[in-house]
Amino acid sequence: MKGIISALLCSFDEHGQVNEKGLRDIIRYNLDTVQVDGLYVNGSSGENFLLTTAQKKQIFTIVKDEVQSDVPLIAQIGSLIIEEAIELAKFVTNLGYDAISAVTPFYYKFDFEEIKHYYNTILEHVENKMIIYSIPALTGVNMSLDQFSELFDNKKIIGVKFTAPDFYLLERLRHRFPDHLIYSGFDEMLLPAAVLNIDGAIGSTFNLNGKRAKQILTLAQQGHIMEALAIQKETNDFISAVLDNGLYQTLKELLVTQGVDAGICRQPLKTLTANGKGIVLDIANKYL
Ligand code: NAY
Repeated sequence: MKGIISALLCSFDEHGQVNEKGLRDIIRYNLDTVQVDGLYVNGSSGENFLLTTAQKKQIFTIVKDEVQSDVPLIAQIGSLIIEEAIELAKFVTNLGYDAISAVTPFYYKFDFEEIKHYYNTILEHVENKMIIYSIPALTGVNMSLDQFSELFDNKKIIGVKFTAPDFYLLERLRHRFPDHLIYSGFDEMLLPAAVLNIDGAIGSTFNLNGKRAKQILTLAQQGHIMEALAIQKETNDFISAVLDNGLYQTLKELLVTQGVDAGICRQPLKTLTANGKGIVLDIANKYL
């Protein structure tokens, strides 16, 4: 489960329903064209926190059916409703997902004991491996090195998706846990994370830009930092343009320019205006 892993986008129709054909198209594009090393399903990029339980299960089922065992699959099952997290963890484990991942519980100011209880409770109910999903900018949950260590005391917790710009903490984590899987979560910071010897990266922009990401990771692992930096620069020009135009909407519309039926985002995420779609064409011409 190492390398460049796409945080999979999902195709929705104008009624907010999953577009199965579109989702299969997005998967095929990731596997056949971008050739990513794995898929992270129902993360932020999959609009997970805007979905019903039934929709989450529908997506997990379609993805497994399309991918079979071609690349590793990680299922994000985290939820503020712990029963839902457990239900989804069991569901994807039965489907054959290689690992589960859960966002730290958010919104309420949970203390660390509560966060630890959340992970250990989910894992009591399921025989699978867990990757912590840490994204402090969206959850407000900042964990220390010692707190990660306490979570890792549970042997089913095998790694972390580290979506934060704290490279000191990242280096300390790598040093203290050489055998845990550490994934970088900010695509625009892939190179500095790669220099710190991460195992891989999980990101939304990899749905389109995964080839450049793989080059950055490989070059950094070989010590070719300046070559990697040139590709990170080009990547960040691409990412800046995408972020300025609306992250998930723009990524989906870019897929549309490549013949992928990527659909639109679920409300309350807005849809692109005609002007926004024009910008997408410019981005596609320049970077794809
Ligand atoms: C997820 O669960 O889909 C992710 O967190 C993937 C990581 C992405 N974070 C978010 C919040 O979308 O790829 C990043 C991010 O989109 C990218 O670095 C642009 O900022």
